[in-house]
Amino acid sequence: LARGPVISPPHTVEGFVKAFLHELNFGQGVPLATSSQTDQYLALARTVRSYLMARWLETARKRRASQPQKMVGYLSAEYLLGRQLDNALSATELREVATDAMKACGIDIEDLRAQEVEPGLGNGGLGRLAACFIDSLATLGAPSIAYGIRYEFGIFRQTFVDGRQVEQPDAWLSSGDPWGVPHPELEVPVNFGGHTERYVGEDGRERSRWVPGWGVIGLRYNYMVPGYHNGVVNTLRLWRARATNAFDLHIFNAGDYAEAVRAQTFAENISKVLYPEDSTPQGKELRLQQQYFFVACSIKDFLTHTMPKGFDVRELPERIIFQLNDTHPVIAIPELMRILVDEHDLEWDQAWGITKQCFAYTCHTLLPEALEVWPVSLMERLLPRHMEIIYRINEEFLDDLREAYPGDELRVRRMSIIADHPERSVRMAHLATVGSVKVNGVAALHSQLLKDKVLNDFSELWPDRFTNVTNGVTPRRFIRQSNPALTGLITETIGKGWVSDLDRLAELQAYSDDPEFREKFRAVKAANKERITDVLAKRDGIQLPQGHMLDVMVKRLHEYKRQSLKMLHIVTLYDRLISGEVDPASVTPRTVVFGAKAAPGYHMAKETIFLINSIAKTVNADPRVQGRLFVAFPPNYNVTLAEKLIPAADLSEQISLAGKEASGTGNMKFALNGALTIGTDDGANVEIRELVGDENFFLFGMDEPAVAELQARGYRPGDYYESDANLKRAIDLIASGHFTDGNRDAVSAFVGDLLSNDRFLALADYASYLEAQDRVEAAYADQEEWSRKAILNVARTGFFSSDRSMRDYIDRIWHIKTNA
Ligand code: 26M
Repeated sequence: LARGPVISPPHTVEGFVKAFLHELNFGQGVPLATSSQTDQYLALARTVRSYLMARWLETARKRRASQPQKMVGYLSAEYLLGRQLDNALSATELREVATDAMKACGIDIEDLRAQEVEPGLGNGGLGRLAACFIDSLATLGAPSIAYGIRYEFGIFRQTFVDGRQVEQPDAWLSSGDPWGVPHPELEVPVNFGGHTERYVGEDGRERSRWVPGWGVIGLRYNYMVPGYHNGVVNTLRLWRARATNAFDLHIFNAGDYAEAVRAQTFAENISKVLYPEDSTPQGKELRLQQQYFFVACSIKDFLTHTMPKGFDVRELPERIIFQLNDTHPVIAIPELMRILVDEHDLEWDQAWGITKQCFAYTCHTLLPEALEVWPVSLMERLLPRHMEIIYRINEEFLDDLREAYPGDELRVRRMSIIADHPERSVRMAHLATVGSVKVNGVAALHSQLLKDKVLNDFSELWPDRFTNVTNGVTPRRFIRQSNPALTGLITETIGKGWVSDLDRLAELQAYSDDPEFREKFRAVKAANKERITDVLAKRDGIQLPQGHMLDVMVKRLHEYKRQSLKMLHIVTLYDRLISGEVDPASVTPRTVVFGAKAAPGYHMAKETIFLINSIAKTVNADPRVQGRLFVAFPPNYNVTLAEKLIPAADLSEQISLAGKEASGTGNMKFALNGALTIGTDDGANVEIRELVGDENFFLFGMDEPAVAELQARGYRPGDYYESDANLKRAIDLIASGHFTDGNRDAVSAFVGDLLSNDRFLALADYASYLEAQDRVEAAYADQEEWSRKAILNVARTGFFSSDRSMRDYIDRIWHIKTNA
């Protein structure tokens, strides 16, 4: 029996009740009668976890039996997971059983679901993408393991005080971590600092040795990632930092208790908090410590625990491919070199041949200021051996370059891994490109611009290294869980199976002209609007007006995403209403919902938040608007709110300056939930429009070549202000202090920047945006036509399933076999 398959608690109400009461009584240590909702939630989560655990053990057993097999190691500093309970119930088909079991205990499962604090271990798109990808990998049964950091504090909780963002710590662990499985007995040592020494080995070869200055311990926490209805449960392994005992002992023995405790705190700081900046990396030492910490733990873990004992490291490329989620884990490249050369005694050339095959790099940006660089001085102090290795990688790379491009020293300097100005530093994107088999962008346009602009020299040198994998989102969380009404309608129309085969949504096309189906489709939207109305009333005390077009812009706050352009539009709509220029009865009632967190140190972004709140307050209180316009800005937009908001949206705002948004993934979620997009020719918008058809997408603004041309000519925002009467009125109204209780100073920085700088050309695209919004309004007036368009958006966007993204990575980059 002990060697046989693991026995799961039975999939019956009775079995579930028993397991639940066991967790409640002997895990939480309370009887049902006096248990709190927190007790009940924790016991429920633990119960569900035990069902997952049985599958997890079974998945691991099968994997061991089918070795050797190439695996993917997904390395990401962020996983924006969202709530776990509903996802686990739905993946394991336990939802009904669990609901009935709770009922049998006199508990409404909905009340418990609301108890869960979502793990927000990511900033935005990049972290959420990682979460979608691991869901799809489990659903495809791909042999894979995901690695990251178990931050004690995730993305901050956003509150507004007098319209301004105030950050609160996200203490997501304070009510327990029922989904995490800690393994404190497995300690992974990680070293930092110190120096290197040259020495001559037994074989007479000269080598380098790292003599570290200090170290910490990595503690393993496993989180289970269930595949959808396939019995597979994969692993997300997150690392937590702890002080080494040796370190403590040493200081304790010296008699300094307080110093020893301080040392402990110092070590634990490494996994303390997620950095909330997601555009302009600050080059903070602690951030580099985080990156090396999780990467070193992960590689060590893979080599010593996932690979069988005594396996030959020369076989590594047949056993593993590490996917680098942006440059954050790129220190993994010199780390693997260090292990192969210093610990396994391989020759440099052989080690480099192996290392290069074990990594692939995904770039997520086009903004030059977002590319990570680390000062050489910092690297030398924190990771002296890695710096040495990077120097040697660079030397050999530059030698090759000089051979390939004789005399072209300018190009050699541009491509160098080490930059000389403004400070000697390591360009992580260059290191990643040199050390990877493949480099990919995240949407067709982005990958093209990567080749033509950001990494142009590299793509000329190695054209075959570059590829595209368009992002995707998981239909499990973002349709099936978040939109049960639409899920029901789709299943009733085309049958089951589409949730893990999203191309089948195409079968809905036939119904876009069916009046009965359209009617039902509208009923779904209406129900979702009712649901978000309840959520916002309860969550934030916001009373949404009813019967409005719901116009939604949710994403991190960034100048390039142009929340300011949306604001100008709102001010124009408002101005039309209060000036009596239009008959309020003739305009389509519209509610605009914003959701956006600003990086705490990003001044302009925080000013924009203040202005949106100011405009919302003024517009919503003005009787002249007559219920035709409403602006809502619920604080703390997160995955949980997204799941309620996106299914209710009519209009999806994707209005970044062309050539700046690498892909976007919110855009995909909206289209899949039957919202129409108003958007620029940017990121994955391009592919959305191609798929849904021009007539079902509201395109506006300059395309990327037009942007480049305007910028080359010299962009003068003032010209647009002077020559466009609508724009002038909108800006003047803001500048007059109308939205800030007459306070002009409160808006002067914002207005000043717009008129004299406007880095992302909002004014240049304003007229085109306004015109497109007027087309939206006209289209919305014809609800039959609108429904047709919305249905076609759902039917034609199955391509954006992250299952498809994962298949693309498998076919074009990883070359692994799927099957549990
Ligand atoms: C880097 C260094 C130090 C601290 C933080 C960072 C950092 C963290 C997150 C930098 C960037 C981060 O995220 C960028 C991001 O979310 N990019 C988005 O990725 C999505 C998935 O590919 C795309 O859809 C978006 O277009 C892209 O903006």
